[in-house]
Amino acid sequence: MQLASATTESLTSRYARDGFVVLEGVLDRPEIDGLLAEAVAICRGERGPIEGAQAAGVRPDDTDDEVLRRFLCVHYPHKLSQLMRDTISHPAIVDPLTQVIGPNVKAMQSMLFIKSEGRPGQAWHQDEGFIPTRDRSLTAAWIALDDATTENGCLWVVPGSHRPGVLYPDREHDDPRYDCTVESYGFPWSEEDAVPVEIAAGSVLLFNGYLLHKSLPNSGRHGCRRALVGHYMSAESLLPWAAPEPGVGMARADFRDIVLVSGRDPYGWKGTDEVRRPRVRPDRAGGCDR
Ligand SMILES: O=C(O)CCC(=O)C(=O)O
Repeated sequence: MQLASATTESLTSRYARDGFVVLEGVLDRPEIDGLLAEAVAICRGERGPIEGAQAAGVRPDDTDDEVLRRFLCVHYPHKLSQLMRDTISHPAIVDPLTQVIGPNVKAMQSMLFIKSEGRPGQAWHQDEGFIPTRDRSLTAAWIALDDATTENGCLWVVPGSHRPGVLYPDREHDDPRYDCTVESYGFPWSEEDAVPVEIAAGSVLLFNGYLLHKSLPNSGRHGCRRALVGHYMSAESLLPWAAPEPGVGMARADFRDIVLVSGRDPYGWKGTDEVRRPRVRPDRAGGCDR
């Protein structure tokens, strides 16, 4: 299969057909280096506390490399770092987001993957299964901070799997290749339908919240496979994500721990909330908490 970025078709028609597009060369070398240094500062705890980080056991005399290797993924880095926050609002990412979502776009999540050699991937899943927008507008921007390859655990996608608009069931699993996150199953595609998305550092994979995707472990010998991921949706849709307050049904619940990255927020009158705190993602090696 030819990767979408190699065609001359419009971004929106490629995205509609495949459920993803690659944006090449979004960040330049100095921007990438700045983010890599910021990742070290975050993992050292220099940008504020991270829930679960104590178990990682960072020591003051650890080298930068040793610090990084203690983490698989830090959730919500944009709450710790202005640089991470500015990056998820980067104009070269927000402009294509407005093309596939619409003029008013909000972000509700970010994740900083470190994933050094031997660390697991994440099993097949659809992001909307975790972050349920009401209008199916969930879109991820997966920003490569290292060259992402099959060897170091790049993303794999099933092109077109977003099109039925179906969320497949998920379940716990014990597959040592993947972290503790549940896996999707029962979908009408096989491993042969999946394609790896190898992209260079500084490039971005934009993909639909219904697209089936996964990553394999970093089996490489070339260091970390770092990536910053932002999750976005239309500002017009409520987001019934966090547990509703007493007396509010899920249908009216609205997660307001958001950052508006484009246009206007029709629910701006509600203000924003601090619902989630930065936390580490458990690695299978630490045991899956069931
Ligand atoms: O980067 C990875 O290994 C997994 C990321 C992922 O699946 C996601 O961002 O939804």
